[in-house]
Amino acid sequence: MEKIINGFIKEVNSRNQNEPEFMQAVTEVAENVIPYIVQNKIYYGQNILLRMVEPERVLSFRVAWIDDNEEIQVNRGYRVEMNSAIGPYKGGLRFHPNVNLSVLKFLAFEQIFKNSLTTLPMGGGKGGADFDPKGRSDTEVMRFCQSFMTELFRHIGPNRDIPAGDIGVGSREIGYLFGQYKRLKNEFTGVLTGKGTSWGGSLIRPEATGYGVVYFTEEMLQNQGNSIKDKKVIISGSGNVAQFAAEKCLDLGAKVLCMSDSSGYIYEKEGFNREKLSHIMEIKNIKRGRIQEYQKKYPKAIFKANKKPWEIVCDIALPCATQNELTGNDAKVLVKNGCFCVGEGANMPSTPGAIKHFLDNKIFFAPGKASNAGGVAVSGLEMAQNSLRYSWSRKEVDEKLKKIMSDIHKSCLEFGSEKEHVNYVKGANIAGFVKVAEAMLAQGVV
Ligand code: NDP
Ligand code: 2IT
Repeated sequence: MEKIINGFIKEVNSRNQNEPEFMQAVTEVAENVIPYIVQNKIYYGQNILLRMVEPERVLSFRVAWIDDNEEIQVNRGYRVEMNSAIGPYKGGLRFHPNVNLSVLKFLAFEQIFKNSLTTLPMGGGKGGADFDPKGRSDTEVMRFCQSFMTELFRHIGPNRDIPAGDIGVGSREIGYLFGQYKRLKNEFTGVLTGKGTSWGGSLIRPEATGYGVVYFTEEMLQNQGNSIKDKKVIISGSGNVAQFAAEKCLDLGAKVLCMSDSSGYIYEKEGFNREKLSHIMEIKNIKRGRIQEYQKKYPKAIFKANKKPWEIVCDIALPCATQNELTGNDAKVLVKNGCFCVGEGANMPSTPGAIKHFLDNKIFFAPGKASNAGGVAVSGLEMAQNSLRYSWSRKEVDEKLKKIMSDIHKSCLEFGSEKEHVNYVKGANIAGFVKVAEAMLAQGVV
């Protein structure tokens, strides 16, 4: 078996050199899925995984725009349309200086499995640009978004490819992108998700990823007769996913000790209350500031510059910032300090070494493609509401989100249950694979 897996990885690597993040995501899936393919004759010999790792289409384009000093700036925009076997391409847009093809291919590849797990009809895609919104004025961001969409609009559509937000792309950017799409096409359609509620957005979409992570974490704990109530939780990041993960932790009676950004972390010994969390939201969403500013209002909080939160003693860790932010060494520190549960809010935040350490130590470990699927799931619900020209209440969407997270948990149990433990990584990879593979088999060699 090892020989087959290594042969496969070698072949994929030869075609995708210098794409470490993409190879990392592919390797993990191959290790879980190839043994399953070998055992299941209908998939064997069809080269399905080899077809899945090859994007259906990769778009790369120039984004030229003029900054506030009237200087011409040039960025590179992308859309990776990875797989459309079970629905139109669906996945977010990321604006961050470290965006490159490897990062977007890993994200688009993971999105195939995540979207399949939601049970909704969505294929996998991802896009973005190496544009850094930090320190840019609203009008600069608007001009950038307009230039980006002036190329992207010809490749997307409500039945073809439906982008959404991700790092650096929130409601402000979705608004500017949507405005430009509508202007160019002269059509008001559900071509993007994460829209404002007055123009086609779904209630609960802003909250969905963070809430979903906590719903999934609670499912894992309840499966063991435990719960998140009264547990000490540490969260990395302080963006969209982190904020609403923190909010749901407070709703369920957990203690959130920490939040962070790329400049360091804030530690609240007694935990954040709602007022303190809304101050974080104000700093990050309205002032677009740095997390250290929190100390001005709450001087008793500890700020550690350039540190990651994994050194704080906790029961549960929710990495909600970015890829590879939690290494093997961090995992060792967490486990040594008594952390017994990890729910990934970000995409691929744990390195392979960290995941191995968690699995070896029987930590309840939820991989992002299962635990952060609530965001894209509610995007799928937004698409359904747009098609119906109708909107569901907060309660209705939240109930659907909870049910989807619970169903994803069940799928992970179905394919990931081992003797005395659940391997959620294996469960998510195989469960996500099956539906897409079946559709690909039915649709022939295309
Ligand atoms: P935001 O842009 O709202 O927030 C990102 C947060 O992560 C910020 O606190 C940011 O800090 C921090 N961060 C980003 N890059 C780095 C880095 N290189 N090193 C350290 N910290 C970093 O993004 P989201 O909350 O939307 O996304 C967070 C994660 O969740 C990503 O992995 C994303 O792919 C994933 N995700 C998002 C979904 C969504 O619906 N938005 C759905 C599913 C997954 P700073 O401000 O200093 O940059
Ligand atoms: O990684 C993700 O799932 C997202 N950024 C959300 C994608 C979406 O289409 O809502």
